[in-house]
Amino acid sequence: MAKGRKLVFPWCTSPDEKSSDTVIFGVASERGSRAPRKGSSGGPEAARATSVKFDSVRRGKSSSLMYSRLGSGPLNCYDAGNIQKTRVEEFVRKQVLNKRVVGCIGGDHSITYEILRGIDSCVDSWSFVYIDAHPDCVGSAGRYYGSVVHDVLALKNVEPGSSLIIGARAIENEEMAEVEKAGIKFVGMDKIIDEGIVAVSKYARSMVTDNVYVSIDLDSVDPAFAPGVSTPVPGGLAAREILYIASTIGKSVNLGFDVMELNPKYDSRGMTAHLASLIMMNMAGAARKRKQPGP
Ligand SMILES: [Mn+2]
Repeated sequence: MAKGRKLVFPWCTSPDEKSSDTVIFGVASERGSRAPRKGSSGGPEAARATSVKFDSVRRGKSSSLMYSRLGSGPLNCYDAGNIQKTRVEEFVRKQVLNKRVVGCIGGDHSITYEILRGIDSCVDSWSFVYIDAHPDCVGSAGRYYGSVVHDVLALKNVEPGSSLIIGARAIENEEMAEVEKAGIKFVGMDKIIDEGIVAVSKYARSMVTDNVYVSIDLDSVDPAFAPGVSTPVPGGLAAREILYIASTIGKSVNLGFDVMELNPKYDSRGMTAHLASLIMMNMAGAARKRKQPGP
């Protein structure tokens, strides 16, 4: 990076917020984390720096982007830099009112609640797809990264019956009780193995309503592919499966998405940071297409 220039995702090529259809932002906070492994506040910077290294090739004065999907083309994203956690709700509300999709790189998972509060304040009825090794439905321990879904269920306009939790495999009893009570569709790892990622993606798209947000905790991915997280759990998704989910379920996304819990301190040579960038790129490409006019 040239001195004085802001570090941004190279695939965010829109010159400003107004001319973009997707606004990407980071939240470099881990105040809602209770993991013994510290370091997720470094997620946004690591994801951008790794993306600069691996997602673009410099040739003299110009550079060329590499997409992970055929025909992705220009994504029309703007990277707004990092936003303070306390400002996230208002920032997201402004973007959604202006019909822009938001995409956040974290930071600990409790940031998702701030984003969804912003969305809930201006969208009548909406669904979420929550992809995580944990259901984050703990209601007995205050507000933190383990209570996100529990907290979200108290919002006014969310539709739990058309929302999903995908990839959970470290589940407390009180969490399962809450998932069942709320009627959230639960897709555990066994179902993903039984039916395959293609069927699961189709199922998710058939369940959600017209207004959709997707939240991805990188610990949903197997630690073999994503070691750079705060709470790793063996037996998760493969890198290619989460990228497939991003580019398929992503087509249903019109509100926003996030990729949370990137912890560069535990990463191995940037592999988790790079995966985070690719998930966001796929998600942004898929979501943008849904906004195109036409049949
Ligand atoms: Mn989580």
